[in-house]
Amino acid sequence: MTIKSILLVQPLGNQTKPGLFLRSCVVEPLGIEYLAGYLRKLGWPADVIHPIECDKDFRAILQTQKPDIIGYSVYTYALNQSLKWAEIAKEEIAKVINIFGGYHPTGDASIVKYPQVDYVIVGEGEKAIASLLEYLRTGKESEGLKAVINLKSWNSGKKPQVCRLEEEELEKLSPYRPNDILCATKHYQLSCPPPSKQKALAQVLYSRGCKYKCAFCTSLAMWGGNVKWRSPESVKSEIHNLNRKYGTNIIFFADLCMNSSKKNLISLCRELRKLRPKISWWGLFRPEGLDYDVLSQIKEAGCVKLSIGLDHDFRLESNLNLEGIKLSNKVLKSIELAHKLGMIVRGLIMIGMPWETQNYLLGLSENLSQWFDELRIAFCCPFPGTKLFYSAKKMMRNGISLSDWDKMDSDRPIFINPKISADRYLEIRKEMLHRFFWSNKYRERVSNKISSNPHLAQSFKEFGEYLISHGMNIPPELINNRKDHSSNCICK
Ligand code: B12
Ligand code: SF4
Repeated sequence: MTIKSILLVQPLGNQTKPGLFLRSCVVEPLGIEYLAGYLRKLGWPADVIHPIECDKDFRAILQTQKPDIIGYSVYTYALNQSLKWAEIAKEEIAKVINIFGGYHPTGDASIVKYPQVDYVIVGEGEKAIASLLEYLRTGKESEGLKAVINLKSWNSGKKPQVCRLEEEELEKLSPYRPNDILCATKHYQLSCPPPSKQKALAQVLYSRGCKYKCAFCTSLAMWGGNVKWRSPESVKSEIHNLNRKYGTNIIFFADLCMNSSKKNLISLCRELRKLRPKISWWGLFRPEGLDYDVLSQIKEAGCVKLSIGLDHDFRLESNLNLEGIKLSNKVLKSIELAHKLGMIVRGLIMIGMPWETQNYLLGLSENLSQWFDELRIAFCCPFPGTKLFYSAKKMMRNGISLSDWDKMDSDRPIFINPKISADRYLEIRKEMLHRFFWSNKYRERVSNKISSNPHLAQSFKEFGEYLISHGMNIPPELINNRKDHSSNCICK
């Protein structure tokens, strides 16, 4: 077939606006930008349009763009919308080919049975989609096709296999960022520079994959349990180019775990220290191993914030009958050190387990308030492709089933808890955040932190205003009486 136009999209379901508990930012769709960059280098006419707010906008785009191929990056909570868009595409363009890839298809390739889905691709998408396009154009088969499935091969019992890039290949990738895509990006969480001073927030990846195998996490299905790295030099040059081209002054590393290799992290810091101007960045960390050496080097390299996952010890052996979150003295020491160095520390927790009680949850948030500047509270969600998914069936709340895809967004309770109803859970989560910000320990610690790090005053102020605009009552000192010192941001 002749392919004149390829469109890549990421349906957002009901997650189009930034929220209070999760996704308090607007970011570029990095996965499909990577695919577009790879395909364009091979000469394919691939384009990314993002964000697309609703079905009507999607239809209008199809009418002008008339793509021959559409690739959908499908998150579980947006599966239904993706299926709807694929139907709309078939109505608008009779011969269009719909390809589904990303997290949900990787966890459940059986969605290829929907008549509007022509192909499903599992895992890392670059090689696989390029192989499929080549196959559609010439009939030639190549290695990447092992990750591709259509209804015929599914019915014949074929199981698609993830097809990963080698490190040398990762090195040559560069995401295709359409010109306007970074205009809308913003990080409304506690950040330095604060939202009003951020320019063209971009996502960058140093590594792909994660070596830990947490039962609730989709990374094992997606990346197969090993980590592949780019060179620090190419990461530095990507950031340098982002700054030159768009004025980017803040980066979010979308790596699954920034500190899974101390050696590689330190090598990256060595390179990032050479950047002029220095660029602020933050990323996701595991709590272990954040010693003085690591923390001082990442700070020197522009790291302004650590997002620390506190639920990684989650095991399934006893049907979610787990211990609550515990922070060892070593971890607490690391957090204290990060505060001393003037970095923002965000805790990421998951709630919604059958054994939790109201007292445990409220006590937890008060306890965490003495250690963290910000708290992200997600509900544990059994995504297809995870170990948790397979044992979740018997634990689901009345009225929720494992095919209620729209509800799989980590923003609502999924599992039965005999002591807490679903509505009560949502109230408790709000109360947890309230207690977090209003605890005396939080207020005292944050006041001291701002006094010794005046560059953070504006960050706290804008963060406080964001919380208020989302209906959260917060202590007045978070937003009042601060002079704007953000021009002295530590990344400068
Ligand atoms: C960074 C990140 C974010 C960022 C940015 C997300 C974004 N849209 O770009 C932020 C903080 C905003 C975010 C928010 C949310 N996230 Co998030 N996030 C991640 C994280 C840590 C990394 C994703 C990433 O950028 N990877 C790097 C890029 C290059 O890879 P990629 O997107 O996977 O793309 C590759 C492949 O997937 C594939 N591919 C992707 N699309 C397509 C399309 C086609 C056609 C093909 C062929 C291939 C293909 O090829 C790509 C290149 O190799 C993952 C964690 C994880 N375990 O993976 C969670 C993860 C993706 N998030 C998740 C969720 C649920 C959310 C939220 C709903 C709530 C929450 N819990 O935070 C919101 C809503 C997101 C939204 N509306 O976009 C889930 C998704 C699970 C699922 N099955 O749907 C994950 C997997 C975490 C988890 N809980 O297990 N997230
Ligand atoms: S939750 Fe984090 S540490 Fe655990 S497997 Fe997923 S990405 Fe890795």
